Amino acid sequence: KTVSLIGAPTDVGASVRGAGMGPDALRVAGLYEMLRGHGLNVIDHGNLAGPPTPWTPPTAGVRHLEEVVAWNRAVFDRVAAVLAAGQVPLLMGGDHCLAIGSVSAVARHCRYAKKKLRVIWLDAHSDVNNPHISPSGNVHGMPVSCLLGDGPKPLVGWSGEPAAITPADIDFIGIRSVDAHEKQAIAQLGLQVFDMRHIDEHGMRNTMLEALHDVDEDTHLHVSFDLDCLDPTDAPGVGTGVRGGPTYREMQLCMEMIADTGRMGSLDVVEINPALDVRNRTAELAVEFVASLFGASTLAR
Ligand code: DIR
Ligand code: MN
Ligand code: MN
Ligand code: MN
Repeated sequence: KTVSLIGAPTDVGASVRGAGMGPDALRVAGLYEMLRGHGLNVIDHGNLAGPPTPWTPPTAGVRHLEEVVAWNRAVFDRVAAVLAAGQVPLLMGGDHCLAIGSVSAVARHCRYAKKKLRVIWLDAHSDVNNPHISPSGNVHGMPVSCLLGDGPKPLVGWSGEPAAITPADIDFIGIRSVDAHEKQAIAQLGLQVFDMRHIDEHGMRNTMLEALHDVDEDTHLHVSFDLDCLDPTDAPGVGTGVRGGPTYREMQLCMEMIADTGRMGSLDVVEINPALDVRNRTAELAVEFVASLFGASTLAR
């Protein structure tokens, strides 16, 4: 198996500056070496290029639309090429708006490969805002809407279908920050949001059994891992941390259960903000969890 590392050094969709340093923080934390150590073939494609973040206010409910489109175009093209080569793309963000390009490319690939796409969205936030309801105008709070076919026009339809995914194709884990209008959207769309209360009441094991219940041998599993899913005491290097996340052990179990399916075909690691981090702790933690996603385990299996 070959894993292709793709760096997208931008904070174009974020509210706080610094996520553009994420790819190098992951490299410094030893992502490449860790994957090699697990017997994987690894290619680091270096960083994609794109426009600087202008830090202008929102226009028609969206900030930096043109620049967000440019970055996502670069991500889409590279993720598509990596998938076409039969490799596993690992997108190193960058902020979470980049999942629009990444998941759109994965969705298109799945249609051609006749695979069933399932997306696991690990996040503190539900990211299902759109320009009409977003309180911030930041596109990192809108990727899920764009993928569902409801977002700024230039960010919708990239997979070749009006929507890259349907509400039944995505499960959210770890959610604890949902804006007022997102609550309505979640209910209306019937999104499967396993919020922190669900994890508190049912435990991570039962939560993941539910989330993964329909994964089978024809499934391509895409994991979109926003590091702010973790508790900020463990992962301080994020722009919009929210207290009350899963514990380190709960998150490890989540990752190991995903790995056990053997179906993860693509991965985003986003929202690491080294400018806010403590001695690269958040990138190092991300590398640990990515190891588990690729099958690292305490005992021989
Ligand atoms: C907030 C924050 N819901 C927004 N979203 C974040 O701006 O839409 N997503 N931080 O990761
Ligand atoms: Mn997110
Ligand atoms: Mn988030
Ligand atoms: Mn489900």
